[in-house]
Amino acid sequence: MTNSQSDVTAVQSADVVILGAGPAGLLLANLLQRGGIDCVVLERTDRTRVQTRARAGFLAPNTLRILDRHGLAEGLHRNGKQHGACEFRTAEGRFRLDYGNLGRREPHTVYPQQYLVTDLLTSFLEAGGRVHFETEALAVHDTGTTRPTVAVREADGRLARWQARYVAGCDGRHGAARRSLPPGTVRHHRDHGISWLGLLAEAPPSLDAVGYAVHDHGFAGHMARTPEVTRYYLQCERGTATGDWSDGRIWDELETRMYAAEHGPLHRGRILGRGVVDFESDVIEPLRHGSLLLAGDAASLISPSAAKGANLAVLEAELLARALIADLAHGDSQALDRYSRQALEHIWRAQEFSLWMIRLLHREPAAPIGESFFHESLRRSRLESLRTSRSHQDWFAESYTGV
Ligand code: RFL
Repeated sequence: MTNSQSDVTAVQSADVVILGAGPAGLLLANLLQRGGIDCVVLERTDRTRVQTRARAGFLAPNTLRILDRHGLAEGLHRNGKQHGACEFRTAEGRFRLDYGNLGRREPHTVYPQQYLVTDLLTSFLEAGGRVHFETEALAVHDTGTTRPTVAVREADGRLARWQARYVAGCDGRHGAARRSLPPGTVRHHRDHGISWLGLLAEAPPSLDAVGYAVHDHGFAGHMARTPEVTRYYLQCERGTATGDWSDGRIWDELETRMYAAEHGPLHRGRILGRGVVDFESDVIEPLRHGSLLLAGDAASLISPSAAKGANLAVLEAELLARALIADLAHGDSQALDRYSRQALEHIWRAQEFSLWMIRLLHREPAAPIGESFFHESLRRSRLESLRTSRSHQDWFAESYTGV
């Protein structure tokens, strides 16, 4: 990425320039602000888009503890709903795990990501924080020095430059931070070959649990969001386009895969949103490149089967905030030196569980007949162990709610 400096009309500065106003960037901004560190958030989209982008909903107990620790969980306590049960539906029958009473006995809190983002944004702005919307980071330069710069395109199309002591890349998997990593940076990548059609339906939840249907046609999932809106997922062929399935086909297929005689039909409603998610995972290693640090999806992309991405983003933002405050306010760089290693421990643990969930829930895509039988038999055995073994259930509960 090369923007010649003569194109650039203005140079602005902050001690920490944060790219991206998602959960990672906005929590980091709040914590740096409270630590007295001068920071700014540069966000490509507008404020409405930031506050309405529906993605995650299941927040881990550790996420709640972090937000509580910093007085940022008020909205979550007011409107979040505790959730501690999941139900597996298979050809052999169904079973329920009250995971909130297993393992560490901690439930999830269901709170849509866009609400969390709105809370974090409001808190930061009300305390005088700076967010530049519709400002796209194009590239981060000079990351090997103590004066990195960020080339940006502002809302009016003009090019500008920000100078910082540190740049926090919280701009997701397609952001400028990843594009600006030095050559030779390792990206461990895996394409799981699986895709989901993700749906938001204007319909109350049909179960009082997360529903995981393991069916010959493929996986189907049910996750509560609010009393009026429910998330559904359907495993679909790789290459499926968002509009390929009619609403009628979606509901019929959900009904087929999730069917349980004793529960009756699903509550149907208008499909409010849909998107196809291809299951890919990756990890950037290390997460620090001189004065550029990565957090959230920019650091590691994790397939949504285990609901870990937003929770990792929050965990990493707190680790990074502590490290940056220690360095910038107290001249102690040890935590910053440890940041990558510490965050990667959590990331790999989450990746491992996410892969386990993928294998538990999905038909192996395009596997040869013999292998497919082998895979299916392992999957049945895994589910049976989960149904019957208390220690396996405890392990599941701890991994499912942990980050
Ligand atoms: P985000 O939320 O993607 O925010 C990045 C921000 O950066 C902006 N941006 C730029 N800004 C400036 N310059 C650029 N060049 C820029 N490029 C991008 C973007 O506009 C955006 O505002 O990343 P962050 O903060 O790292 O947060 C990660 C989470 O959003 C993500 O991991 C989760 O949503 C994943 N996820 C889930 N995670 C959970 O913990 N629990 C869940 O239940 C859960 N469900 C999900 C999910 C992700 C899903 N999809 C769509 C992949 C369900 C789904 C369907």
